[in-house]
Amino acid sequence: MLRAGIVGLPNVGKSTLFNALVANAKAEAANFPFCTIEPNVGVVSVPDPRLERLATISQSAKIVPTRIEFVDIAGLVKGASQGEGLGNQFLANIREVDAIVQVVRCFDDDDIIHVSGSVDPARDMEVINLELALADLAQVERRLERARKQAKGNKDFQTEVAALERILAALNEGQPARTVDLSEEEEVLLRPLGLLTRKPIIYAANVSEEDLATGNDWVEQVRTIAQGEGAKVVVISAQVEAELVDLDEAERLDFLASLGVEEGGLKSLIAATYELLGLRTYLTTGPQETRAWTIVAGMKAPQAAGVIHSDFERGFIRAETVAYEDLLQSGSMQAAKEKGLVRSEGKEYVVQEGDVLLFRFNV
Ligand SMILES: Nc1nc2c(ncn2[C@@H]2O[C@H](COP(=O)(O)OP(=O)(O)O)[C@@H](O)[C@H]2O)c(=O)[nH]1
Ligand SMILES: [Mg+2]
Repeated sequence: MLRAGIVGLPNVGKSTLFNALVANAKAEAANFPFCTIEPNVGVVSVPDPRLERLATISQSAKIVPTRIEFVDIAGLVKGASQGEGLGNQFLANIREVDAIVQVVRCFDDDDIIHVSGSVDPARDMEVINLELALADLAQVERRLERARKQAKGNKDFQTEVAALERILAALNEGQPARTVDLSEEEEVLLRPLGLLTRKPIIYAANVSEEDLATGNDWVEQVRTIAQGEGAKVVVISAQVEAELVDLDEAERLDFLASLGVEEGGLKSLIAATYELLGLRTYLTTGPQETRAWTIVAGMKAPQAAGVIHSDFERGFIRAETVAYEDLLQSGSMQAAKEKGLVRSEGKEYVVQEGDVLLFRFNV
């Protein structure tokens, strides 16, 4: 399952947001078996109206939405990459996630201490992003030194060295590793490094309830910086989300209306994390279940099969593929086949959003 890590300075609202995400998911997932993992890892279902319709076509006994995990990562402080405040351990936790949600404090509250003494999103984002970049720099330098030795006479390592050198150059210029174009081969070679600044990132601007509808100057600061990086911003009030969890539907609507909004930011955050971070959904459907599976944009059929089970990837033969819209319009799998809309795709096929797949594989 794909994981998004919630990162940021201490006291910016990470855990409040995380707890709201988990509480909400538990309430929404009442119909589904819910798995709890570690205390700081929560599973959140991604609502998808296509599932109901497919389940009707296939007369599926159950529906399983796709889910993503959110991890509440302990606060980073200045100097984290040098081990400050258990920084190395927390940075290692970030290496294991697929995407980063950086919570940025955009609310004022004298009762909640700010580690740097004042609310200043631009400075906070710089502190966090610098620690991530410094951690990458150390990692790349270490790896480069070894890879250069191994590269003597070995082509794989030569490729890796060249890629690492380009990343090193970017980091030295203050650019995140994600700005470097890598070939697929280079990408695979560098993946074990888990480079932090290569992970896709979105910013969650955490505002007070009064500012949820309108935003504020701090949010604009976040937007300006994010825009320069090509990153997205979601405005959210962690405190509002925490309060919403305990309300019934009528109270919920009243409360939201009193704040001048129709929805809290939680759904947008899940959607943004899911979509804007390059995640795609493919579907499987049959009498047993209709199910959504999460993949990364650009994944080929065997890797996508591997999301279901590693045996499916190892023994992959082909994927019977039909686009969701085609299947829906045909009314049944049989009808779609008769119209020639079900294709047999091989190992190089890049799975598309909304593909309905049936894998053929050897065990
Ligand atoms: N006023 C206000 N307080 C908040 C908001 N979000 C979180 N807090 C409070 O800030 C404190 C730190 O929040 P927490 O989620 O533990 O921060 P973390 O250290 O980033 O995990 C808690 O007392 C929260 O209740 C917010 O949007 N507005
Ligand atoms: Mg916390």
